[in-house]
Amino acid sequence: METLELPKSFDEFVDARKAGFLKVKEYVENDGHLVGMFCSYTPLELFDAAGVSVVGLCGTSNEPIADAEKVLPKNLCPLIKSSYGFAYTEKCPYTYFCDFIVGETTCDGKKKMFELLNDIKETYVLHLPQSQKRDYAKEIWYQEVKLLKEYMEEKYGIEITDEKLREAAHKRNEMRKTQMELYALQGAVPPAMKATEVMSTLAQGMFNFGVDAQHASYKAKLDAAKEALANGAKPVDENAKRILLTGCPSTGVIQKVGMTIENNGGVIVCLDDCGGERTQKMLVDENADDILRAISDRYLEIHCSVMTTNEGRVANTKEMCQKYKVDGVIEMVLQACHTFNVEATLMQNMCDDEGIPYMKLETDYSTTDSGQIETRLAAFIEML
Ligand code: BJ8
Repeated sequence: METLELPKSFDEFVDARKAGFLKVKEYVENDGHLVGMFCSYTPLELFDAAGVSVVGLCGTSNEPIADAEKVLPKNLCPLIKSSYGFAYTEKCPYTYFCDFIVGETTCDGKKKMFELLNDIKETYVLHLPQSQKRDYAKEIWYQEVKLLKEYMEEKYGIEITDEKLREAAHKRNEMRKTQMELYALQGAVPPAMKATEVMSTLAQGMFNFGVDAQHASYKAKLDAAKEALANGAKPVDENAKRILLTGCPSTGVIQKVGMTIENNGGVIVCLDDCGGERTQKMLVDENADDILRAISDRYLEIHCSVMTTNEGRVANTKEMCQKYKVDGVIEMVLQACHTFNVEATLMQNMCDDEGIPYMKLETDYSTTDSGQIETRLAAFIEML
């Protein structure tokens, strides 16, 4: 068993992070392998089939941003700065102990950050096409997914067989179905769970090693919620206004935006970011003859504002508004995220056409605008 070094500043860390470091260290010392990733386009089944755990490294905290700004420009998305900052300051156990990181060519800021990140930790970048529309897009993406598979086979000295990929696709599909059941709880009137609770469960689940452990954590939450319901629990006020939260990934603003909505007379019934229902309802065709192609095809279908054009996202949101009987749409745009910010006009147009009240919030991970955000959210919810 190899003994691994902890970061130099380990003793300064708060207890929860210290525990995290020790847990990952033990996992890696016992021959566990860990890969970090940043995006919904990352084909997770490849890692499962390779027997490697994969964790999301998207920075969701303001803490390392000041340090990140020593290297990166200030006027950059907080998700990018936070992600880089955690690697730069060696403050994230998962980044510190992962074998390598998988990035992707999505937005300009992330794609260029990965070049710098590679100096701290090996970063393999998947080249994502800019559009799903061209006839050759699927082929480009298939070749990219295949290259990643070959890269891992060489790195770990293994063969990632079709059989293992098929098994991985099946397990991921089953987990996605459990996630869909969790989302369905939000469809009830009133919702059977606060969305901030669903969000935290899903975010925390990501930090389990392996898909089985992750799936088990979601199932436990689902079973507990169902049992509470059967026992008459009503966690959400029946008069709460039903909100669809769309825009950039929202884990980093769960408190500032998510909890503020739910503490001011609203309840998020549909979390419409790329980690939510619109992505999780896409399953891999487990029975396809070419399983690797079925995996790559599934991921390329994901709707994100980095694609041009991206009508699928707005069309899906319109469907979700009906399905979840929403009273209002709130779009959260992270500072300097140009793709979601520009696309917000299309989202607003759709809401206007449908007669659904819409509000856009631009924010970052700091607390400096918390008061202003609360005032705006409370006024919007009041008006619904
Ligand atoms: S599939 S949403 S995880 S790219 S980092 S684009 S917020 S400026 S995260 Fe994303 Fe994949 Fe799309 Fe989802 Fe904007 Fe920030 Fe870029 Fe961002």
